[in-house]
Order: sequence, then structure tokens, then C-alpha cells
Amino acid sequence: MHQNNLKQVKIEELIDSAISKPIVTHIYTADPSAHVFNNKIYIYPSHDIDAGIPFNDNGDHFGMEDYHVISMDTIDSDAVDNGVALHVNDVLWAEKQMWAPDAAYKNGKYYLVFPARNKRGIFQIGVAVSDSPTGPFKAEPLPIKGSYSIDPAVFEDEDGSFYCYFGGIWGGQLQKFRNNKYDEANELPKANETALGPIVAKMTDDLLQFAEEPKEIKILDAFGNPLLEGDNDRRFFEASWVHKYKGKYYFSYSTGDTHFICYAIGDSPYGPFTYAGRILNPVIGWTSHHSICKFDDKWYLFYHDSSLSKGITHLRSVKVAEITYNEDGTINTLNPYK
Ligand code: FUB
Repeated sequence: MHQNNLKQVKIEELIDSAISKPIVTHIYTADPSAHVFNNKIYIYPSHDIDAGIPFNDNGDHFGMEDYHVISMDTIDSDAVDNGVALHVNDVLWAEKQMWAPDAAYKNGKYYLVFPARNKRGIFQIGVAVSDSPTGPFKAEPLPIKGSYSIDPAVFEDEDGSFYCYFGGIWGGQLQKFRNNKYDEANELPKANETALGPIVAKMTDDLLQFAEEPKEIKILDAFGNPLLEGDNDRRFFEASWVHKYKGKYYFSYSTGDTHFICYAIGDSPYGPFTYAGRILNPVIGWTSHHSICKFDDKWYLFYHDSSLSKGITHLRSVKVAEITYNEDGTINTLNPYK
């Protein structure tokens, strides 16, 4: 049998054995940031389209233009697509590539926090505000001052403080920054050097700006040493997410080119976080991106794969599966296919 046919048979078998189905099938969705607002589930995903842009390692083929918010009354109920919540044409500072967003709620307002390339081709992070969790959202005229790179995730701590985590290497441009400054000459560290960490900044009370200089987060191994750039199975690539479980901060992320969703545990929203294992094994498609959310006393992993498009890496679909913890606080690894 021809190699491509073999590959196709393998994908069909994997799709058949998937542990969950796409939440919506009429559009492609990815990078799901899930939240419970007013006892209902709201998913803030990327809206994948085929923009006709050739594939490259920069991810230029991820040419998304808008966001749709998906809502569900319960984890098993039908998902509702609430239409266009924000379009790139309505964001003054943004040029293209509306990548993975997140959302937050405070004092009666909903905040969509999203990355896009500005007119100079540099990723920044913007905020758009609405009275409704489903939008439409009105974008601030400028991006967050001092923001850069991709994949913002907004975490609300129990004291009411909000933190924005962000960053992604390769197309996400994090490797071009050191100490929050861009230099085109900057590249990834060498394999035996400390890997680049994700970035965190506390947000201002109005959730429109960073309240402090962004700081790099350390992810350590069990011996307290920082993970190295060559440790591709464990080092940070993109897709930050933070949740709290039994008083500990869980920082989860994608390892990118090795396709794992991993997590690390710490005692502060700023880290350091100690690597603790894998949450999700590789999915169909190149990227893996997730969020973790509690609903009705159960914990769920929202993630995506490219099963609906039969493996087209930039045409992904959001899925959900329950995750479970062990007594020691570790999370049991999910296999997306049986
Ligand atoms: O959706 C575009 C990019 O792909 C996201 O920003 C990354 O996390 C990856 O999922």
C-alpha cells in the first residue's frame, strides 16, 4: 500500500478511537479557553479557517480573522455558536492572525484578551470589552502596553487579583525577546542552556493593562534545576494555562514540537513551577492547546485535534474530556485515542 494511503488508514483508525467528539462541527475551532460564568460553560476558541497561505514553521497558515464564543448549559448539552464576537477589521492596531484568546469577568463586564500581529508584523496582546460573555466585544484602540508574543491566559486568584500569562516560541516570537525587549538578532537558547520560560504580569484593576513589568517564569525539574532548551519533551513552547487545585498553582502548557500538554506545580502565581508530568498525549494535527476548568465538581480538559479535517493541521476542532487527580495532586495522563 502507498505510504500516503497507510497514513490515511492510520488517521481514520485514530479518529474512530477518539475519546471525545468535536463540540461543534459547522466551523473549525481551536485553542479553547473555557470558563464557567453564571453556572454556564463559555468557550473562547480560535476560529480556524483556510486562508490559503502556504504552510511554514512560522505558522503563517494560521490566518484566523475573528472569534466566535461557544456556550453550553452543561458539559453534555448541545453547544451554541454565538456568532462573530470580534473581527480583526474592528481592531485598530491589529493586522492579522487572531490566535488563541482567553476571557475574564469582573464587575459586570467581560474581557476578551487576544493576540494578533500588529501592522509591523509583531505579535501583541489586546483587550476587548463587552456586557455579555458572548460579545460582541469592543476592542481597545491600542494593545496592552508592554505586551508581546501570543497565547494570553488570564487567571483570577482567590484574592481577586488577575494575572496574564503569555508567550510562545517559533511563530509566537518569544525567542526574539529578552527582558521584555525585542531584538531581531535574538534566537532560541542553545540545547544545553535554560529554555525560555512563559511570561506573567499582574493586570490592572480595570483589566485593560499590565500593572507591572512582565516577568519570566521558571519551570524546574525535580532537582530544582531549570528545564533546558534541548529537553523538548518537557520545556515550554506555548499555550499557557493556570488553575488552582487544593491551594497549589498548576501551570500547564504545550511542548509544541513534541506535542504534549504538560504541567508544573508551584506555590505562587509567579512560580517557580516544578515539572509534574503530562496531561494529554499527542493529538492528530501538529498543535496541542488546552484549558482546564471545573464544572459541577468535576475537572475538564478542553483541547483540540484535527480529526474533523482528517489531519489538516490548521483546521482543528475543540473537544472536552474529564481529567482526574491522584491523592498526591498529580493528574492522570489522558490518551486522546483509545
Ligand atoms: O492557533 C494558533 C496557534 O496554534 C496558537 O496560538 C498556538 O497555541 C497553537 O495552538
